[in-house]
Amino acid sequence: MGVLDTLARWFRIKKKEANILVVGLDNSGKSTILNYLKPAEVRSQDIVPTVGFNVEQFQTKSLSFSAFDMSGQGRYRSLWEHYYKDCQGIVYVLDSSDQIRMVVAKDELEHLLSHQHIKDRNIPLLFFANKMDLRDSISRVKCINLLGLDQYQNRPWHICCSNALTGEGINEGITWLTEQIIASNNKN
Ligand code: G3D
Repeated sequence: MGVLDTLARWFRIKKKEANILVVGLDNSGKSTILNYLKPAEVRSQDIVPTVGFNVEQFQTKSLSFSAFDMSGQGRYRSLWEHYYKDCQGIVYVLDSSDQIRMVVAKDELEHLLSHQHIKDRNIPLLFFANKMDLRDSISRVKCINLLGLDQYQNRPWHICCSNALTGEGINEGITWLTEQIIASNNKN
């Protein structure tokens, strides 16, 4: 049984839903990761972008994934911010071969974490240092430093190297996120 099945089964038993946000700059690999995660029965469906701003979604019985680009769409910020309120987990996708835009990724991360619907909630944050297969990708440690992740001592976060084309690293990350969401629901 895959990690998503485990998470879905647990939430069905608890009669709860888990909303997971998948965010990051454009071209970081969000759609490719979503495609990897999709159950076979929905994998063939085209992802339908919401008109006006680019949100990709797929849903299983008790899991809902919403993904959007955080870059270049400042004017749509207020539209996608309403997804913050109901999310239980955040996946932040980094293009580890794009060192120049790490500063933008850092700004957007800070913006996200200071939002009123996020800042005081212990939502687990999973980073994929994606495109690790590319020659000019930077290391996981360098991603941590460039994003200043060490400052987030009070929030559960984890970073995994990934190659979304092959799926390498994705299950490891989602397993961590699953455990965190289940643990925090057990506390509530
Ligand atoms: P986005 O949804 O975040 O905008 P996409 O990003 O998932 O559309 O990916 C952008 C491009 O990066 C795609 O290439 C995709 O195949 C590629 N990509 C995604 N993940 C990886 C990875 O881990 N390694 C490598 N080498 N490429 C990756 P195209 O050519 O379709 O634009």
